[in-house]
Amino acid sequence: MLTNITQLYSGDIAYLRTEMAQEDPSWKIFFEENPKPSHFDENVKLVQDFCQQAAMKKNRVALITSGGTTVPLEQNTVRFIDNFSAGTRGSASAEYFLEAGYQVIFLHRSKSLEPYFRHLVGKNIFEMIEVSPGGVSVDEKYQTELGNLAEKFQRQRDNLLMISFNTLSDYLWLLRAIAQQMQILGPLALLYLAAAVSDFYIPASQMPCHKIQSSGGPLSLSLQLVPKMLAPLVTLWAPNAFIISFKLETNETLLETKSKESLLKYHHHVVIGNLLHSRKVYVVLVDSISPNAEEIRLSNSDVESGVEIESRIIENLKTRHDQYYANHKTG
Ligand code: 9Z3
Repeated sequence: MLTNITQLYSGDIAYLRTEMAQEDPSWKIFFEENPKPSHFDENVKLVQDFCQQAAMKKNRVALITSGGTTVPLEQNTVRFIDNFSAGTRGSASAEYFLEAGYQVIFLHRSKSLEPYFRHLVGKNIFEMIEVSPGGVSVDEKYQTELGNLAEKFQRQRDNLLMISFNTLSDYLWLLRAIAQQMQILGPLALLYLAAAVSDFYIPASQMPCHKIQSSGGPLSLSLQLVPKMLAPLVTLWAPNAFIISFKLETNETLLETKSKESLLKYHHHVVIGNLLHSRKVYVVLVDSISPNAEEIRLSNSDVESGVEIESRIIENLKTRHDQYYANHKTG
């Protein structure tokens, strides 16, 4: 009897949350006021085909968001505000999800780091190749490294769909559409929200058309709050997916509380808290089941031997997703 009451109660809460997200006009107004990005329909079609094929094969699909969103100050954009992110977290994670058997939709900031290609950033391609009368070949020094990388990339090429964005508005339009397309996958879908998303923006209607002139004197900006999209994402756009968000802080004393607050507010599955200065070696994972946060910390010897924290994060999440999927099938 008690179980029935509890089930009814949690069912009611889920229903109320969906109702609240449906009734909250702020996210709907955002999409009415900000036009969809260019090539939107083509990108959605690519995602639709990718998800349909994965669903037929009963494959898991991870949507990884990566890189920072820009907030333009002018419609013909010369200047913009940016959010911090090189795309390291997202691009490294994409490789580990692929290795763990997932297909990956990589929604990333254009020109930020990309899976596999990230290993070549900062290297001079002309030092890697040898030109001789016989043709062009890879310098012996780089053959193993480049060969391994090319082999991994070629093996995963069909499992990886790359979609790019620049602005906050492009990102949110694509996030909603991709999440909706992933519904066909049910609990096989996993959303890993590592992109650094601006909390503030200028609505398209309030943005000047042309470059702001310095002859107008000092510039004061008034930015609006971006509606919290995790609410409709969790309840309406991807209600059956396993959803993980990241929380970025700079003050260590706030990290765990802020991560827990986010989980309590949106009721998704895992929040990964990280600090700007230690994000490559330390994260905390909070969920709604365990009272204590779980830590992942790399030791000095891990770092020296080239271990990346994303390998441990994805290993941990894969186990959690397995459990979620098993419960979903029996629940
Ligand atoms: C993160 O916290 C990412 O881990 C980083 C990765 C952006 C720090 P890099 O790409 O950096 O490896 O250079 N992403 C989420 C940031 C964010 O916007 N979170 C929002 C917040 O903290 C909530 S969803 O309020």
